[in-house]
Amino acid sequence: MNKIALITGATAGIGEATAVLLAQNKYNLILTGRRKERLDLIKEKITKQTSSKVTLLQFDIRSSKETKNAINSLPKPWLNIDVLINNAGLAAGFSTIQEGTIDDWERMIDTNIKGLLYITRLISPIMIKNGTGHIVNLSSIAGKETYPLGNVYCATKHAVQSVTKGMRIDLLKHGIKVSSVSPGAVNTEFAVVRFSGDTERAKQVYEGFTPLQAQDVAETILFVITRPIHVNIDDILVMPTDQAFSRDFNKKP
Ligand code: 8X3
Repeated sequence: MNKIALITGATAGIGEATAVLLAQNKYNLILTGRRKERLDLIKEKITKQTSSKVTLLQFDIRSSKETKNAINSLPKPWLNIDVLINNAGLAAGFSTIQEGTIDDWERMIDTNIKGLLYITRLISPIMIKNGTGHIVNLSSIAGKETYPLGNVYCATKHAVQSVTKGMRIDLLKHGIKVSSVSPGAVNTEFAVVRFSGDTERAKQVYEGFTPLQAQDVAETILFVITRPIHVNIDDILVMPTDQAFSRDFNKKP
C-alpha cells in the first residue's frame, strides 16, 4: 500500500517539488496551502504524471482553528499519515530590529513556528496511535546562524531546530522519526516574498553563483524519509557548492 505524506506549503517551491517527487515515488499526498488555484494545478500535474492519489486542504496554517477544521475534514483513511513534512514557511522583510515591521515578524512567527506546532499537535497523536510515522521539519542555514538583517527570520528557524530536538525526545519512545532538513540558498519564490514582490532585488540574491534548486531539497527530503526503519536522520544541512555558511559565496562577477 502507498504511504501517505502530508506536505504543508505545497503550492510552490520546495513544497511543490517535494510533492511531485514523492508522487513519482508512490506516495499518496495530502497537499496544503492557502492558494486554491495553485493547489488545483499541482494536483492536476501530479495526477496526469503519476498514479498517486492527491487530496487537497486549503487553509491558512497561521490559524489553529482553520488547521484543526482542515485536518478534521479528512476522510478517515487519509488520517493514517505516515510522513508529515512541515514545509510551510517564509521570510518577510530584511531590516534591522529597530526598523523592523511588526506585521512581517508576526507573519514569520505565526507561520514558521506556530503553524508548524498547530499541525504537529494534530498529527503526532495519530502517528503515536498507529505506532509509526516520520515528521520532517524544514529548517535552514538560518536555523544555525544569524546573519545581518535576518534577526527574526533566523530566530524562527532557530526555533524550528530547537523544537525538532524536543519532538525527537518526546516521540522517541513511540518509534516516531523526527528530522530537520536545513538548506542554504534555494532559488524559489523565497526572496521575492522576503522583498515584498521586488523581483529585481530578489534576482540579485541568486546572481553570480549557482544556488540550490527546489528539486535538490526535494531529493534530500526523499532520502531522509526512505532510510531503513532503524535509521533516523536527525538533521541534514544541504548547501550550494558555491555557499559556505550563511555569508560566504563564491560569486563570479
Ligand atoms: C533560506 C536561506 O540563507 O536566506 O532559509 O537563510 S537563507
